[in-house]
Amino acid sequence: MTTRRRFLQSSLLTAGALALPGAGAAPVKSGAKVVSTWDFGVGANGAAWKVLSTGGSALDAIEAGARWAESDLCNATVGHCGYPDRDGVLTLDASIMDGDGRCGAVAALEDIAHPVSVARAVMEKTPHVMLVGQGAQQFAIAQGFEKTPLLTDDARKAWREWLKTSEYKPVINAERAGRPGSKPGDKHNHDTLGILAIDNNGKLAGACTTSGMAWKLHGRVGDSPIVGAGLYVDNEVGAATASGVGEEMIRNAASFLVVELMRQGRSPMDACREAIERVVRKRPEASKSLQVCFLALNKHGEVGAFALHRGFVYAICDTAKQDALLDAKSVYTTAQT
Ligand code: SD4
Repeated sequence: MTTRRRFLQSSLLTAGALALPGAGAAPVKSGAKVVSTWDFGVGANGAAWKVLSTGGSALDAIEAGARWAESDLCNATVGHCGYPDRDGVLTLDASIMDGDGRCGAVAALEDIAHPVSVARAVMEKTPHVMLVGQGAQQFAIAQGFEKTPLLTDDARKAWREWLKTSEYKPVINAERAGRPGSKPGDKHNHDTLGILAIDNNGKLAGACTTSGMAWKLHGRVGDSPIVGAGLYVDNEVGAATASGVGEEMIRNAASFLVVELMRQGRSPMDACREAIERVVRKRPEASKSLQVCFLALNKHGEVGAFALHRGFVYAICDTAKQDALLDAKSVYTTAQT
């Protein structure tokens, strides 16, 4: 390897303030809040809330929440216990972004337990936004992250079982706690943690972390580490994140779309619904058999969510609600096969 250089974060952004419209607009104070995708979002929110409720920043809060999900031993779709690709290799994707447009991401990262923190290090310690594969791992190790084999026995067993058919056919909803829309026997082959927060200073941040689609082609990267697809945050407007089959989010620059729709005055719910309808209009047939879900939080603390198929749940935590889990509305209201 060539001599490692310490990257200095660009000072250009702070050196000269640009007089752009809206730049420097005072943040709106709505009270701290954190929202997350899926039922495991309740635990992630709990970890984030510990930070927010003691005056911590949205950025620290969402990192804490994402780290919680990455270490959750019951989660076959995020972090440590994720299911591997078709070659039996567990590869992790994650991104992080704050409302000032700072962002970092890692994709196809192997054997590092907390990809969200590596993504944060990419954001804070390099002049880049995304590192992938071996380069991402090398960077993580250089930053002091431990390299450790992550694939669990359960995940290896599930992969061996999958090899018997070797059919790549994502289920609409992973079976978990009787989730509607899932059928017995459906296995956890997707679901990502997307987490968005606003802090007491009205600053927003978000993160997205996943093992991606189980049984994906080796080298496949989903939407979660792609800023604008799986995650987008802007203090002037709000934040959005996504879960489901990431190819659809990438095709539609979906999280960016949701934020831009909110910028035009749509509520978070309406923005998520419009983005889902865009997915359907682009690929009406395909959309019948795959899941796509959006979650959004605007700068006023309003929350919205919408999915293609029923079964998407999201968690909210603020001073009023500590562990609320809500059902999102969907385009298709009956379980599809
Ligand atoms: C991906 N969006 O890699 C992720 C997976 C996911 O529900 O969220 N599944 O495409």
